[in-house]
Amino acid sequence: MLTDKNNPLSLRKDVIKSAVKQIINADENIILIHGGGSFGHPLAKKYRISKGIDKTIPNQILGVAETHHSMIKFNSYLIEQFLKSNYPVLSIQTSGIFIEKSNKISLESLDIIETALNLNLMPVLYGDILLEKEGSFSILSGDEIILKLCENLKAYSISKVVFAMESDGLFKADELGGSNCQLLTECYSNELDDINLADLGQKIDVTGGIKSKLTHIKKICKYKIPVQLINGLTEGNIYKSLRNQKINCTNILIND
Ligand code: IP8
Repeated sequence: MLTDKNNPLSLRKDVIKSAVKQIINADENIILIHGGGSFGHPLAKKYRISKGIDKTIPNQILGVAETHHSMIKFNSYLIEQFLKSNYPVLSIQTSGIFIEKSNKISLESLDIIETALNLNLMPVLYGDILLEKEGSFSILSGDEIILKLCENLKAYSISKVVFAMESDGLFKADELGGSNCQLLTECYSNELDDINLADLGQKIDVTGGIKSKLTHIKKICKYKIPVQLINGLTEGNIYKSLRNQKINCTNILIND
């Protein structure tokens, strides 16, 4: 949403400016996580980083370094936009606090995030490379980061997780097989599996697109945290979502 995924290294500066302004105006306690967009995905795809170490891929290790550095550039641009407005944000290097060991992703340093939150220094994390202790690597998506934070930040009683995307939310497939998909405005998390959702197609996404997002959403809901999927390109939606105002979107509710 903040970049044009089809066009490597392209920032949507107006979208970023608006998103930053809305987050600042909403003035809520939040953790901001952004994905790889056109800075992470094309490089991760080129070097097949999500598949792990493969000595047949030329310069793959250099590709890991390049992918991470590209994410730093994207992240720095965002951070600068907040600082220009004198809003205190702290970029937290995702690949510096997460590691994979024996097929399990672990968050090694929750203290940093908690301390930043306590100081009202908004933590900003991002999709990044993920090192594996056994001598490999993969990609850690923003969705996985959110899930891990929900799992670990229980003391903070997270009130909701918001996914800002390029569509109004999830769409139900047209039952007649046509193209008239209807926005799913509300649904309980345990009903998600029974709904025939429309596949609206994906741009390149090395971390699995909407299917993987749904898997993560269901896991987030298991922690009794509601999820909202909103169109981040619709002016005012981010602000309204953060202030719990009504918008046209998908709300995933929690069963008691
Ligand atoms: O866009 C992927 O994060 P996502 C990060 O949240 C990279 O899936 C480096 C491709």
